[in-house]
Amino acid sequence: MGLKGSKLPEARVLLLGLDGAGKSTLLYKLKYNERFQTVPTVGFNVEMFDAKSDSR
Ligand SMILES: Nc1nc2c(ncn2[C@@H]2O[C@H](COP(=O)(O)OP(=O)(O)OP(=O)(O)O)[C@@H](O)[C@H]2O)c(=O)[nH]1
Ligand SMILES: [Mg+2]
Repeated sequence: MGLKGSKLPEARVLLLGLDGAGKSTLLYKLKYNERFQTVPTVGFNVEMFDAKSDSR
């Protein structure tokens, strides 16, 4: 997200929720567009990915 020198806007998103709410599932769905079998996260997950903007 936001390669150096690019004009693309960059965002940092903090995803919070109760245990087992589906945070990791959503994160990996957004990143890989696939549904993964997750295990309860110890600590936290950090991922970077490009998001296509809605061309309107
Ligand atoms: N039915 C249903 N189950 C979901 C959905 N999203 C996630 N799950 C299931 O909920 C369980 C917990 O999902 P996680 O993504 O590991 O939840 P989490 O919020 O990261 O949990 P912690 O890491 O323990 O905080 C898994 O068995 C997922 O398959 C959903 O949209 N619908
Ligand atoms: Mg998790």
